[in-house]
Amino acid sequence: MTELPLIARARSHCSSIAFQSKARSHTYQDLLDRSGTLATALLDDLDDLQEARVALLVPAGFEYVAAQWGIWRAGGITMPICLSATEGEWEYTLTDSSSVIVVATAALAEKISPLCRRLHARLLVTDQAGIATAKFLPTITPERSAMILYTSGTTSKPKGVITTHANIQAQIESLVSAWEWSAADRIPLFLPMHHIHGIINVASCALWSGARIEAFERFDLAAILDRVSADAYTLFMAVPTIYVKLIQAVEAASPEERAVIVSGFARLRLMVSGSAALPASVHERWTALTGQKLLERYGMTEIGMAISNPYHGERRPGAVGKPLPGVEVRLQAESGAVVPGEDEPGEIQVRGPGVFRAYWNRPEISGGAFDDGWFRTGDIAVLEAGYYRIMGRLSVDIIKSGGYKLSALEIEAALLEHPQIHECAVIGVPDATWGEAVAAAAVLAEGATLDLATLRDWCREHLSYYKIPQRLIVLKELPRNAMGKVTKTVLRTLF
Ligand code: MLC
Ligand code: AMP
Repeated sequence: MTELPLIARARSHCSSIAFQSKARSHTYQDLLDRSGTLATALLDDLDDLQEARVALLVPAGFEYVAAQWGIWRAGGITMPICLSATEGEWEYTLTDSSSVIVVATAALAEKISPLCRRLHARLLVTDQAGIATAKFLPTITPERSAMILYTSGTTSKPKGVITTHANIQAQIESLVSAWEWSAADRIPLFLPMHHIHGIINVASCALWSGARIEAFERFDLAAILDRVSADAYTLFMAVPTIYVKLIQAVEAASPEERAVIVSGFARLRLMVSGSAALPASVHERWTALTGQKLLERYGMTEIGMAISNPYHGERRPGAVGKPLPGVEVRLQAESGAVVPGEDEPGEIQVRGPGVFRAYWNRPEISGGAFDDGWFRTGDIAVLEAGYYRIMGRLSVDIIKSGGYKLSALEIEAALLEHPQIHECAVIGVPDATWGEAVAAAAVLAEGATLDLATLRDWCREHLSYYKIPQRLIVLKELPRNAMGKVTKTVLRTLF
C-alpha cells in the first residue's frame, strides 16, 4: 500500500511524542491510530471519499491533525475553517465548497449543528468517533487535491485555494531543508489553524521531521512566556503583531522576570517572522532585547513560502531574503517586462512545485492569476544587494491586519447591510501593533447617526472579530475621481 509520505514518515518515529501539553502527550503512533479510526468513520460505507470537501472545525492540537490526516487517508479534501467565524461566514464557505461533512469537537459541534442540519451536511464529532475499527484505506496519489483554504483577495468574498498533496509536500520539504528542522525540534503552535502559517510552517514541518509540538488554543502570552523561560522550545514562528506584543511584555516585566524571559528567547535556535511586513524597528528592538536575529520570510496561501532570509548568513532587517529551495521568483515591471536586475521594482511572480492548483470553482479567476505559468502574487518588491524587499501591494483592497488577509470589499459589502449606512469605503491604515487597522468611511442615511462602538457591536453578528473596523469616519460624501470611482488614496489622508 502506498501511503502519503507525511503519514509514512510518522511510522519511522512512532514512539516519539508528537503533541505535548500540560494535560497529556500523544505519540506519532497515537496520531496514526486516531487518524485511521477517523478515516474509517468518515468513509462509512464508501471505499474512498473521492475528494469530497470535509470542513474541519477543531482547535490546534492532536485532534486537529488526527482529523486532517484522517480526511486525507480517507481520500477527502480537508477544509479547515475559522473557529470564531460568524454563522454567515461558515455558511458561505460550506456552501461555496459544497462541503458534505463537517468534523468538529463536541463544543464547536454544538455551535455549527443548526447550520449542518440546514445544509444537510453530516456532522462528525471527534470525541464520539472512537469506536470504528480501522479498515483498509484507499491509496492516495500525490496529484490528488488535499486542502482548500479560504483566502480574501480582491474579490468581495473569500475564495478557496486548492493545494494537492504534492504541493503540500514541496512546501514542507523546502522549509525543512532551509531552516534545518530535525526530530530534536520543539515548537509552540498558537496560530489559527485555517491558514498556512500554522498548518504548514509550524504543524506540518514539525510532524514531517518527527519533532514535538505544544499546541495552544489561542495566543496565550503569559503561558508562552512561561514555557519559553523554561526552555520548552527550540523554534518559534509568529506574525509581526506577536513580536510587537512580546516586546511590550518584555519591556513591562520586572528586571528579574525580564532576565529569565530574555534568556529563554536567547537560547532558541531560530525565531521566524512572516505573514506581514516586519518593521525594521521591531526586528532591531527584538535583537537589542534578546540577542535573537529574527528570520523574516515571505509567503502566501497560494504558493506556500517563497522567499526567506538565510538560516546561516545575514538576516537583513526590512528585507525578506532570497528564493527558498525549489522556488523560482521573478519580478515583472508595470510594462509587462521581466525586471532584469537590481533596484527596479516589480510584481513578485512565483513558479514551482509548491504553487497551488486553482481556485475552487473559479475558472474565470484561476487563469488570470497566472502569467505564462508564473503565479502573480500582487505584491511589489525590489531586489537590493541580493535580497528582495517587499514594497507594498498592487491592490488597495487587500488589508493585512495581525497577519490576517482581509478583503476591503467583503467588509464594505457587510457594512452596506447596516440600516444607517448609505455608502461606505474600507481601507487599511498603518497601525503600530496590527500592521494595518481596518478603517471605514461611511455616508449615512438621511438623518441617521452612527458611532464606532455601535457599529462594532452590530458587526459582531456579521464579521469575524478581526475584520471589524477599528476606525470610523462619517462623511457627507466619499472622495471620488472624475470617473466617479472612490479614491482610496485620498481617503487614507482623512484618517
Ligand atoms: C484582534 N483585535 C484586533 C485585531 N485582532 N484589533 C485590531 N485589529 C486586529 N486585526 C482586538 C480584539 O478584538 C480584542 O479586542 C483584542 O484585540 C485582543 O484580541 P485577541 O484576539 O485576544 O488578540 P490576540 O490573541 O493577541 O491576537 C493577535 C494575534 C492574532 C496576532 C495572535 O491576530 C493571530 O493569531 N494572527 C495570526 C493570523 C495568521 O496566522 N495569519 C497567517 C495567514 S497565512 P477587545 O476589545 O475585545 O479586547 C499567510 C501566509 C504567510 O499570511 O506568509 O504566512
Ligand atoms: P495570505 O493570502 O493570507 O496567505 O497572505 C499572503 C500575503 O501576506 C502576501 O501576499 C503578502 O502581502 C503578505 N506577506 C507575507 N509575508 C510577508 C512579509 N514577510 N512581508 C510583507 N508581506 C508579507
